[in-house]
Amino acid sequence: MEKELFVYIDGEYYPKSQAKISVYDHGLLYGDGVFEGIRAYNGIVFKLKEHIDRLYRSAHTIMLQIPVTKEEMIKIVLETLRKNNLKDAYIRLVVTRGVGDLGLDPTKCPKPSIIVITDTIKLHKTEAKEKGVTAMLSWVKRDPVDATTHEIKSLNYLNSIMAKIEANISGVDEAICLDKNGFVCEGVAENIFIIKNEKIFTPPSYTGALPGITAASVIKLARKLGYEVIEKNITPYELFTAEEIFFTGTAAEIVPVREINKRVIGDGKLGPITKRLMEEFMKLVQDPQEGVPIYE
Ligand code: PXG
Repeated sequence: MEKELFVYIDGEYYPKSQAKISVYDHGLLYGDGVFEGIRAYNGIVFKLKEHIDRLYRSAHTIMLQIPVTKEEMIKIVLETLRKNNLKDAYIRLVVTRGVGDLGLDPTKCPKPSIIVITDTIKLHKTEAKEKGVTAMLSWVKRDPVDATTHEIKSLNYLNSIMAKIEANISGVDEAICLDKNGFVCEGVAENIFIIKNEKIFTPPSYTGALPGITAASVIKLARKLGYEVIEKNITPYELFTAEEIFFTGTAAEIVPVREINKRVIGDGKLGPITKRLMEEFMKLVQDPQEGVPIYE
């Protein structure tokens, strides 16, 4: 039998099948908590410090006091990867509000829980990377910035899940959410970029999008390659008439979009700028300077 992966929960390691938390945890009862999805490539945890910073910013915003320092958190993540002998991995870091009573008041939860799941990653469909994915604008609007905004990477993902359901039942790969003003916001777990006249555009985070770490890396990379990258509001019309469109995300990396609500984007084929960014991004994730090594 294959050895089970270990999961870190509050200072202990449990085999995957025994890694459990209380049904009274407010992470489960109310989605009260924060998380990160991180990847390791060939022994390097890509942008680990940036992910940890974002986790603590999310926690700060919801007034969740993470019981370890950022440095300790980095050590916990690396130790969990080593415990599982992983070099290429998907890391899910979750901090829940912890056990409370059957009321939503977070002051009833004295101790947040830290969970680190490190797993192997199933390789993305190469077909999506070459041919692009299909997407639709969903009727589900992004949670606004003055509510459960996705600037906070919280355990409340129902907004994304509802949009994803629409994509599933419509037979397309991905859903795109607009903000409540009708501007393009992001995919369900990806930021979005459009290209027109060799210029690259992406929505600002005041649409309620998550400030993506992949997006930030791609913006920096594109600028280094000499492209102009502009953060601005994008209308559905601008989306439909873009020459190239791609999603970015930790899981997705860079994925081209070939069709939105049945409108073909550009010529429907992988565009030259997207292709170049995809190639350069795959070099970047292997660069030891861009992450933290698991094994010294
Ligand atoms: N927007 C949202 C709402 C996200 O959840 C991104 C954009 C891309 O951000 P990063 O920092 O990853 O470039 C995300 C990322 C999952 C999963 O398993 C979700 C994310 C990342 C990894 C895995 O659903 N969300």
